[in-house]
Amino acid sequence: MIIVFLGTAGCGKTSLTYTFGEWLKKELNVEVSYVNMDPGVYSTPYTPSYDVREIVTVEKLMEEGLGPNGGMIRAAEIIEENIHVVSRKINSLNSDFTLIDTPGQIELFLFRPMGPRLIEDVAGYSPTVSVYIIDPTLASSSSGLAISLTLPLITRLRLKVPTVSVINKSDIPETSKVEAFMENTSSLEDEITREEAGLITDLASRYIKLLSEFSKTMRIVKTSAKTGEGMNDLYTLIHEALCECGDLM
Ligand SMILES: Nc1nc2c(ncn2[C@@H]2O[C@H](COP(=O)(O)OP(=O)(O)OP(=O)(O)O)[C@@H](O)[C@H]2O)c(=O)[nH]1
Ligand SMILES: [Mg+2]
Repeated sequence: MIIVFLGTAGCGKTSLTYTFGEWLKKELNVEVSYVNMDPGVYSTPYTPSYDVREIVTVEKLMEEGLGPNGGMIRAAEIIEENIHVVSRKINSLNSDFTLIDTPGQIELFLFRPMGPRLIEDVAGYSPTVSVYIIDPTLASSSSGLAISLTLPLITRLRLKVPTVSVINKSDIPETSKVEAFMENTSSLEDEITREEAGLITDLASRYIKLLSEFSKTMRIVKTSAKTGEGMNDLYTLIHEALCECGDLM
C-alpha cells in the first residue's frame, strides 16, 4: 500500500510520515519504506529507501545561482523529466507500506505535473491513498477552515486517488476551535457571513453548502506527529477509504 502525505508548508508532512511509519512498524509489525520527494529538505527524521535528492537538490541549484523559488521550480521540472525513473524505483520497494513525503510547497506536487504523474504511475501498481494534512494554525478562522477543507477536495481531483483528511498538531490549542467549527457547519456558515460582508456573503454560503455536500462521507481525524495521538484512527481511516473504493477488500 502506498500512502502519500501532503499539505501546506510546515503542516507536519515529514513529522507525520515518520511518526505514522514508526507506529505501523511497532503496532502492526509490518515493513515500512519511506520515500522523500522533497528536493528542498536538508534532513529527514527517517532514513529514506528512495530519496528524490538523488536526482536534484534545491541547495545545489541555489549554488548555481537560482533563488529559493526558482530553485524549487527548476527542481520540480527536473523531477518531472525523470518521473518514470522515480516511480519505477518506488514500485520496486518491496515493503508492506510505502510512505511518501512530499515537498513543502504543496503547489509543486499538486498543481504542477509532478504529483499527478507520479501517483498515476504508482497507483497502477499498488493501492494508493493520499493523506491531506490540515494545519490548525491556518484553519482556526472560519474562512481559513473553509479553505483548508477545500484543499483535500482539490487533492482528490488532481491525484485521482482516495483522499483522507487529518488535523495534525492536535496537541496545540487552535485544534479545539477547528473541531468546534467542524461539528457544526451551520455555525461555520454564520461565522463566515459575519466575517465577510455584502456580495461575499452569498458566495460564502454557497461555498459551505458545496463543501458539506462533498464532505458528507469525509470523516476527519486528529493526529499529533509530536505526541503520537491518533495514529490508530488514521490507519482505520486509510483502510476505510481504500475499502470504499474497492482497492482493498
Ligand atoms: N506541536 C506540534 N508541532 C508539530 C507537529 N507536527 C509537526 N510539528 C512541527 O511543525 C514544524 C514543521 O514540521 P515538518 O514535519 O517539517 O512539516 P512539513 O510539512 O514537512 O514542513 P515542510 O516540508 O517544510 O513544508 C516543525 O517545527 C515540527 O516540529 C505536531 O503534531 N504538533
Ligand atoms: Mg517536510
